[in-house]
This record gives sequence, C-alpha cells and structure tokens, in this order.
Amino acid sequence: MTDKKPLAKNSPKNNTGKQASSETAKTIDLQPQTIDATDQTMNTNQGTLINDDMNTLKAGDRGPSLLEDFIFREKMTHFDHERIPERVVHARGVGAHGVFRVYESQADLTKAGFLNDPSRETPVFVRFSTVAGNRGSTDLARDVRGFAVKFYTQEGNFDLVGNNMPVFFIQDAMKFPDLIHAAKPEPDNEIPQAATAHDTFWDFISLMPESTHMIMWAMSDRAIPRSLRMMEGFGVHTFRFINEAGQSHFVKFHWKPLLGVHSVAWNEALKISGMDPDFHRRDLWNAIESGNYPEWELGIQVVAEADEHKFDFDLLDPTKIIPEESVPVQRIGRLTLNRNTDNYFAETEQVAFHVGNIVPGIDFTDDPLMQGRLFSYTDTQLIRLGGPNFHEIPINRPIVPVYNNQRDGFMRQTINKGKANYSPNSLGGGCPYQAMIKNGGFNSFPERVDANKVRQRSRSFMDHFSQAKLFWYSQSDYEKNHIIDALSFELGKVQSKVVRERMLRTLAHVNDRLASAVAFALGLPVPEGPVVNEGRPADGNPKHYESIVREPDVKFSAALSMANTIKDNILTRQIAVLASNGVSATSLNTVKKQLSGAGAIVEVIAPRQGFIQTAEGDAIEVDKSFLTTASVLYDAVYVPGGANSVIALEQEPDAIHFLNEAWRHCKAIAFDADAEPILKATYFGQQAAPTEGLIINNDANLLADQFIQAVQQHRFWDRELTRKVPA
Ligand code: HDE
Repeated sequence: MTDKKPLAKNSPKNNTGKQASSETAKTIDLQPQTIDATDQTMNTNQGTLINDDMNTLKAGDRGPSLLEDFIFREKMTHFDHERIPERVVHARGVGAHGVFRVYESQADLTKAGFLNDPSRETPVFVRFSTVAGNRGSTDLARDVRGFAVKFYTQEGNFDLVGNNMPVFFIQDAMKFPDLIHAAKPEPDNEIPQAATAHDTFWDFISLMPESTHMIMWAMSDRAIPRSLRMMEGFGVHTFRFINEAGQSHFVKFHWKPLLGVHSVAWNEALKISGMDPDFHRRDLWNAIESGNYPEWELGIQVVAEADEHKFDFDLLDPTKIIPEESVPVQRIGRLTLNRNTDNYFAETEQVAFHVGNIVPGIDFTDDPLMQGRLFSYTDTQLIRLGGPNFHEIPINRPIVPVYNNQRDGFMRQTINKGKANYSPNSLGGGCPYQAMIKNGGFNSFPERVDANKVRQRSRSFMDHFSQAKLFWYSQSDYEKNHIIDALSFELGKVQSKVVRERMLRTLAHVNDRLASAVAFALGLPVPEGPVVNEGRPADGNPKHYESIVREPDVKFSAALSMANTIKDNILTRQIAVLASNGVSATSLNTVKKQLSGAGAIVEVIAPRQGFIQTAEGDAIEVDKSFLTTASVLYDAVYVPGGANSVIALEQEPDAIHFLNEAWRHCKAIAFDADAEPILKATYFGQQAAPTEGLIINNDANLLADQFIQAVQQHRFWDRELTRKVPA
C-alpha cells in the first residue's frame, strides 16, 4: 500500500497527464479546480487519509456492517447522488475546448471586442449534440445536431447556441414543448428511442405546415453527418450587430467546416448505431488527441436595418434562410478545437448555454422563437444544475471576475466580502459601480416598439412552402432520392393512415415528384386539398392563418447542396486495409505510406488480431479483426495482393461482406491487380456494375494516387442507381 502525503497544491497538469495543447485565459482559469491524483494518496472529502478502501467496517470479519463507518457512508452517499437530470432536449452531447480568432476587425459592424481585434485569441468551449435521444442514445440517429459555442470573451460570455441546420420546425416558442413531446418517445410505452419515425411526431408535423422547410433538412443527409467535424453550424435566428456609433445591422451566423460537409448513408447510419454508438464522439476525441484539430470559419450575412423588408420572407421568421445568393456569407474568423475535456461530467455535462448570454456589440431581434428561448435556457439550468449558482461552475464562469449584489443560494462558492450587498449603497463606497456605456456597459438597442398587445402570428410568417421548394430544387439527384427514401422510411413506420395521408398532402405542396415517390413507397394515393393550420386569429378572420403557397424568388442555391462541398483532401479519413498471412508488404506499405502522408488514418484488418506474416517474411501488426470492426466505420477499403492473403480472404465471408457493404455505401475501393480473385468473390465483382470509385492497379504508387483522388470524392452515390448490393 502506498503511504504518501497529499501534496499541498494540485498539479496544473490535466487529468490525462498531458499538458493542454493550448493555454488560454480559460484553461488557466480552470486549473485551480483541476485535480490530478497521480502520486497522491486517497483521502475522504474531509481530507482524512483512507487506509482500507476494500472493506466496510464490520463487527467481526463475518459480522454485520457498522453504521459508524463514515468512510463507507460518505462514499456511498456521494455515489447515490452522482446523477443529475439530463437535458430535456440535446441530452446526448460531446464537448471540446478551443480558440476563436477574427481575421479582420469588424468594428464598422459591431463593437464586440472579440470581433474587433485580430490579435485576440478568444477561448471557447463547444458542445455538439443530438436533440431527441437520451444521454445514452446513438450518435448516428437521424436528427438535428446542436452546435453550441461559448466564447469566453474579455467582455463576458457570448453563447452562440446553434444547430447544424439553418432553420427550425416552429416559428413561435409557444409550440416548443409540443414539438418536443411529439418528437420524444411516445408517452405510454416510451418507444422509440432517438427517432422521429413514429406517429406522434408526424401527427404534429402534419398539422404544422410551418415545419415543412425544416422537415426537408431533417430528412436530408444533413441529419446523418459523417463527422461532427464535417457539418455546418447556424445561429438560425436573425441577430443584431451594434457598432460603437450605436448603429444596428441584422446578422445571421454560420459555421463553415474546413473539411467540407459530408454525410453517411442511411443504411450505414443504422449499422453504425449498432457497431459504434459513440461514432461521432470517438471521431471528435481521436481527431483532437491526434492533433488533427477540427476547424470552422465563422461566416456572417449582414443586412442593413433599412433593408429589413426587401426579402420575400420575414427576417424574424426562424423557418427561413437568407439565400447566400441574396446575401453572400463573409468569412470573418476561425474556430479551432484543440483540447479534449479532462472530465466529461464537470465540463460537457455541466456546461450551461444560453442564447441570452450576449456581450456589447451583439443584440437580439424580435424573432418570437428567440424571444421564448431567452426565458427557457436559465430556467432549465435551475432544475438541471440544481440552483441559481450554476454560473460559478468552472466551465460556465466567465474569464472576467464577477462583481454584483447577487448572493447566496444552493452551493454558493463565492465568498463576497463587506456589508453592502445592495445598490445604491454608501457603506460599501457605492461599489460595485455601474459601468458607463462608453466603458463597455451593456445597453439594449433602442428598437422602437409601438403596437397593440396581441396573441397572434404575423401574416408575413404564413409562406410555409417556398423555401422548402428552394431546398428541394437545390438538391442533386442523389440527395433528392435520399430525401424520398428518408420520408418513405419515417412515414412507413407511422401506423396511422390519416397522419400519413396528411403528410403526403403537405409534401404535394413542396413538389409533385417528391409527394408521388413517397406515396408510391407507402402504397397510397397523393390526397388533394389544402393543408391544415391551427390558430385562432385575433382579428377573427380564419384566412389569417391560411398558408400562402408560392414559388421562392430565389429558385436555386448551390450552398444548400452537399454535392457542392469541398472535396480536395482526405485528411483524417479512415481507410481499411484487408489483409491476411502472406500479404504483400511492399504494396501494403507503399499505399499505406502515401495515404498516411495525405493525412488519412490507415488500419490493417485481418481475420484475427495480433500479427500477420507478410509474403516478404516480416510481421505486420493487425489493428482490428473482422469481429471487432466493420466496413461502416471506414471511408474506403484497400485490398493488397500477396498470393496466400488473397486465397485466405477470398474464402473469408467476413471479408467479402466487408467489401460488399462498403460498395453498397458507395465508398472508394482499391485492389492490387493480383488481389482480383477477391473482387470476383464479391457481389459487385460479379455484376456489370459501374466502376467509378473502383481502382485496380498493379503499381502500388499509381494505385495510391488514384485511390486518394477517389477517397476525396467521399462517395460515389450514382452506384445507388443500379441494383443495390445485398449487404
Ligand atoms: Fe434549444 N434548448 N430551445 N434550440 N438548444 C436547450 O437548454 C429551447 C432551439 C439548442 O449543448 C435547453 O441547456 C426552446 C433552436 C442547443 O447544452 C432548453 C426553444 C436552436 C441546445 C432549450 C429552442 C436550439 C439547446 C435544454 C424554442 C438552434 C444544447 C438544455 C423556443 C438555434 C445546448 C439546455 C447544450 C438546449 C430550449 C429552440 C439550439 C430547454 C424553448 C431554434 C444547441 O432550454
């Protein structure tokens, strides 16, 4: 047993024993709370050293346990209270630390300090999430992804609490609890987990035509990202930028991933969910650990106050985008995630985001969804984190000291000195003072509001379909097919025929081909007639809530299609090399070296773990066996030659299945010329299948070049047009 005294101070190292890759004001701020038990001796929460952590205190070694065992009681009590309520939405998430830096001062638009000074590096904490599933649900559920960024600026915390889709299901916060009730597992049997393919969700959606645009996004491949590092982020609402002169501009926020926007196939997503439910979490963690820091550029679309009404939609309507063709996205800065968490609970679980956390230079608009969010985020933390002092939790506290007269409450950490806990005071010298606006004091944009108090939606919010059409028109053929397939899957799981029919009617308002293709899969006709929209018009005129059915002014937006994304690198792509004893080390090593040189991660997969003997007589370490991995966890596959390896794999059903499945999911596959007998044993090798993305070469260097170009393409979706591979 070790018998060392605890050190007086905790080591500044993080728990993994590694130094943080980047020291920021926030990492320094977190250090006093960061504990490293390396070389330390165990003690109780009161500091008493523990001599035996294996046995409870008993009356005799076969006798009953004693109540006086304070060491056991403390340990068990703490354990009993380890859990806190999970987030009511966005429960499953993963977080990482990073930094943000603006490229050039944006002072003409905003006085926000972190957007004014290119020399300033602002620490950030980012949490990605799925929306519907519980904390333990799968990463690859078809769902919206949360993309929440906390900027620890020198003027206080700014939280950009966004999603990976630029619009939302509903226009008014009043409907949020209903939306989430409908999307979550059904209340009688709590089925299904992390899925919207059930009756209550589509019942609600079919009665809410305003959700149609978001449904197009949620049924597209954006809902099944290849990686959290390969998805866009959006602030969704229209915000305001305020400059030093007090001028306001409307602004939409975007995050543009430097690796491009990529997805997996739906069939693949379903299988990943079984093979590795932590697929996205692991991918993010590994990328950061290996120094492949995920990066995004912050984009803004800026609209002058005077131009508020020049669009064919309402800027305050969160079911609308501003097409990039109308207002281009300017890339103004870069976000880099460079440090994993030390402790999931302390950081990722306890981080509390709030749309209402803004700094001078940024302000809200009257978007009725955003206005409701301003209430919800603090309220939810009060129950989730147990009281009003959650801002003191290390991950939540700003990097600037906090001075105000808020006091007490559960778990208060701050020891406020002095008698004066009110303002104005003279006993405390009038401290803390109020800040002048010119010294950074926040003042709200003095928007003029002159209106009747009404419980009503603006008629300008009733255009429910034009941007759903724009999204549809902007998709490539394969993306359209995926949307049709996704809707056929989701509505196919719906038991109620009335709900399915109502949804088909909604889809018919978007596009005839879309509606009839889904109707065909469901074996139903497309019903005619208008969509239903609930609402009690304050003016008594039912026409107020009727959907406006029209074509969009902008009919095509290239930015909406993932087909147009970046395809010029293979950084961090996972490549599987299938091999067995007798593999050609020359080929394998040549191709592996080139792939690794281009930034890919290469793993050797063999029938068993351990080592394989090469044809040249060396041993190569096996990374995974067919039992411990699957094709769905890789982006591409390479099969080197070597006579004995080829014979072994040709007769290995798991290897053939691996290849068939990779083909089905449209991945690049490369064979050494002498590995062709394995190709012949696959399903696609026996068909007159298209050969795009299939590389066969007897020169390993040439093969590697062609393979790299193919992997850059991400997927060869046209393969789906011919018969699908039975894998
Ligand atoms: Fe949220 N949302 N939300 N939301 N939201 C929460 O806050 C809410 C909305 C988003 O990683 C909750 O701390 C309302 C839009 C993200 O911790 C809760 C409405 C967008 C996260 C809440 C919306 C979001 C949340 C649950 C409509 C994209 C996860 C736990 C009025 C712009 C943040 C929590 C994290 C979390 C309420 C709509 C994004 C209950 C009432 C639109 C990324 O407060």
